[in-house]
Amino acid sequence: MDIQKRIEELEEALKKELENVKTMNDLQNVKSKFLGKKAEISGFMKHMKDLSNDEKPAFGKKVNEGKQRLSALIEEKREALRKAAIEEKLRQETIDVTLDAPDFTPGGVHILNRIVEEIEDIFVGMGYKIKEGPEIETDEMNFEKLNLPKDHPARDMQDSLYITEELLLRTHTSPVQVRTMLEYGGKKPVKIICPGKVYRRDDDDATHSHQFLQIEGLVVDKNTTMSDLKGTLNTIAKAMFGEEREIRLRPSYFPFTEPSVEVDVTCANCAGEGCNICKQTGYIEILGAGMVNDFVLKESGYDPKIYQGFAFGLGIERVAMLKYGIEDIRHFYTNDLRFNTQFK
Ligand code: FA5
Repeated sequence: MDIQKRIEELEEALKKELENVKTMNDLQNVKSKFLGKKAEISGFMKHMKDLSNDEKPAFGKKVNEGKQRLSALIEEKREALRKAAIEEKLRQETIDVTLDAPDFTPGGVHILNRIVEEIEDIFVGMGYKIKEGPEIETDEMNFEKLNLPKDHPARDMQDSLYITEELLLRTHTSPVQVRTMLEYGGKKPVKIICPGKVYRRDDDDATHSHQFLQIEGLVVDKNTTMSDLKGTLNTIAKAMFGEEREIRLRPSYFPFTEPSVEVDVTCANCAGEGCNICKQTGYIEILGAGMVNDFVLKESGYDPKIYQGFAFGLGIERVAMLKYGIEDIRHFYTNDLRFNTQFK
């Protein structure tokens, strides 16, 4: 047999078959056929035994070179298939940069959260720390330690949502005052604000919601006076509503403060002249405040002979309504984008 000729024929046959190979799998089958154990070329070595010693090296060389050429043809095809696969993938993943971007409206911080953040910034700038407390509160923290025993008539000021006899949804942020004073152990000054949700069994109307936001403020130190409270409230009112705004303190009653006041700010709409929004008074109420009652200090571990304090509780929705002339509190909770996006 002319081994050289036969190898050349095999090369030609392989080239022909490779033309029809489309996948790596096909290629593997062709490789087995031409170079596998049962392939014709693999059987050539068996003829060695029939050759003389002089002929053997040349024969072996030819067979090995033949195998290498067949192998090279297969590897060449493998490389071509690999490149074609990459090109196909790139073609499929082509991005059309001329296409219009999908319509995407970025969200924003809700106006109520923005006001809370603004107020927090003002107070943090004055050295206050931010404290939080649980929304499910004990009767003891929400009322009793704040000088509101179980049968106290002033409990009617805040209609409550009870879960059990001893647990309720907190009606105000004032229990965080007690929790913080107890945590501080009656020894060091307190200067905190406590933002959070509160709940009341109020019927929803233009100015009342059954769930709303408050920010509580509490300062306890030696020699704290009513004028510190007034100065603090004046600063915060001007920072929130503008330098031209005035505040007015009216005597009021809260069991946990003595004396107690309610704080009004001059109406944004009429600048104090009197209009429908402020019911002709020129002022709108935004918060309750006062000097911390001795009973509350004692219950929370502070000696009222050494420490005095002032506290205030601010309704966030009312602040937002006053600041932006919003006539109905329910707008904050209906998630109407026409309303929400005005404050971006
Ligand atoms: C209190 O909740 C006292 N804890 C505030 C306080 C703290 C007084 C510390 C003294 C010392 P009042 O019930 O008035 O007080 O509520 C405070 C503010 O919450 C009100 O001025 C008002 O702005 C807001 N508010 C009260 N009820 C509602 C309601 N149903 N919906 C929306 N805002 C309300």
